[in-house]
Amino acid sequence: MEECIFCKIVQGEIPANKVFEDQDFVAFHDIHPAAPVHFLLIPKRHISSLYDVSEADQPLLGKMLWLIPQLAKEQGCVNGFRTIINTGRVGGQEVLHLHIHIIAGKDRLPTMI
Ligand code: IU
Repeated sequence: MEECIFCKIVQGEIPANKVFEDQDFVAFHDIHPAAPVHFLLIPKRHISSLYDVSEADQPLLGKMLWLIPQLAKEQGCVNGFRTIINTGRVGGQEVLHLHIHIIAGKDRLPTMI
């Protein structure tokens, strides 16, 4: 996906403040943080949204969820965090590359991003 900004982050064509990377995923700080801790976890492979995952993606999605508490703890989130996935226009998704927001660091976290 040549025009996808998150694919460009994956390819290293656009800088991002990464907190994690392996063969399947990248996590990086959101450029407009909605809370003291706000990072995004994305699959390296371009998947536009939750609408676009297939049955074969179940291991990838499972790994994605499994990673989140580990990355959150590494960011100092030991008392909890919130995860948000926006899907589609009505869901408020602005970047059409699947991503999970992980936010934490204050008592009243936003319920929407
Ligand atoms: P959304 O779920 O698609 O609405 O959120 C996209 C997020 O991606 C949003 O919080 C942006 O601040 C964030 N973001 C980013 O971290 N780096 C970028 O280069 C771009 C967007 I474009």
